[in-house]
Amino acid sequence: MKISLVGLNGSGKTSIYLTMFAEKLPYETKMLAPTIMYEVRRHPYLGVDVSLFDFGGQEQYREEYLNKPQDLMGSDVVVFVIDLHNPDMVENACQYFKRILQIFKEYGETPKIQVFYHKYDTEDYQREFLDANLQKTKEVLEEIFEGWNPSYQVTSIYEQEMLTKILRDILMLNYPLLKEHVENAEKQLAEIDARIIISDLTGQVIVHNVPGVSKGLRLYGDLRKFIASCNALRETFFVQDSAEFRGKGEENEEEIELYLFKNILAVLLMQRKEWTQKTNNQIKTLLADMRVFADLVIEACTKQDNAVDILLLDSRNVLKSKHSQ
Ligand SMILES: Nc1nc2c(ncn2[C@@H]2O[C@H](COP(=O)(O)OP(=O)(O)O)[C@@H](O)[C@H]2O)c(=O)[nH]1
Ligand SMILES: [Mg+2]
Repeated sequence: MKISLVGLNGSGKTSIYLTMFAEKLPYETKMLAPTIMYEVRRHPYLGVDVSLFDFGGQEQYREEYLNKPQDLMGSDVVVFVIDLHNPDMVENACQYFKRILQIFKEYGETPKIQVFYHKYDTEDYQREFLDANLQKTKEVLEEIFEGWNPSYQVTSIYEQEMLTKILRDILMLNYPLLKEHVENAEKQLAEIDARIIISDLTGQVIVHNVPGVSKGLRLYGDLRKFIASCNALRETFFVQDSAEFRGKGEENEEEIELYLFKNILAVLLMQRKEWTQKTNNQIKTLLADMRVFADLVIEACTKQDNAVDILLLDSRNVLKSKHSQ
């Protein structure tokens, strides 16, 4: 799956990437250097190889890849990022976005379009201008994206939880059926009286109800390591696709259960006291659902295999052309 981030210099693309996928905190992005040309990062998510293309927004690089559009081609999703703190640049951004859409049109490609009205926050900005900027920007942009069936989001790296959900949904755009299951799990987690984290085996969060256990989509390192260690045991010791692990403190009632499903999904349950019958039942249902979910993921990945292969070839070509400059 190829996701391309485009937007003018300083609109926040690299910050979105770093806080969502690379464990950076929002304020750590304040001193970022501009992205040169573009950067490609690879991340597995739920068994799918995701390539994120962060296209540098400085004018000289923009011209370069606009004149050599094969780098943009093959995008499953294009995220257009527009800076709400910089209303003077909206017109410029519009020209740029129009050219990008034009190129996709010329090549007959119809990627899924996401528009981020970004920096909707008062970090280094005055509240009083924010909503006016949003309103004005919306009016201009909605005209540009007419006919592309875009999805609009109001985003900020200082709203990490919301941004994480938006990014997770984008990563699942190719699998509408999975999205339904995730939304269902989200509802279940809101109702169950237990702390639960559902992630893939590389520690990318899918859904959880425990505040502060992830930075963006990345689970904290110790939880990631725990899942990875159990997964290694599952593979080499149990030699099974699925396995369960349980832990308990000797003197307190804290309990941890980890379920690994089909070599793809991890469900971590944490609880301080005995579960009630109701909670027990809810957990049983959740675990049964997650087992089905893991099957669906495998199915979706297998179906996509061919597509993914072509995509990899494609991005290798892109890398080559990048290096040969
Ligand atoms: N207030 C605020 N600042 C942001 C946000 N996202 C990025 N920034 C800041 O915008 C500046 C440029 O970000 P950067 O990611 O380098 O932009 P890029 O050129 O599009 O990659 C940095 O100082 C970031 O800290 C946001 O959501 N809110
Ligand atoms: Mg950048």
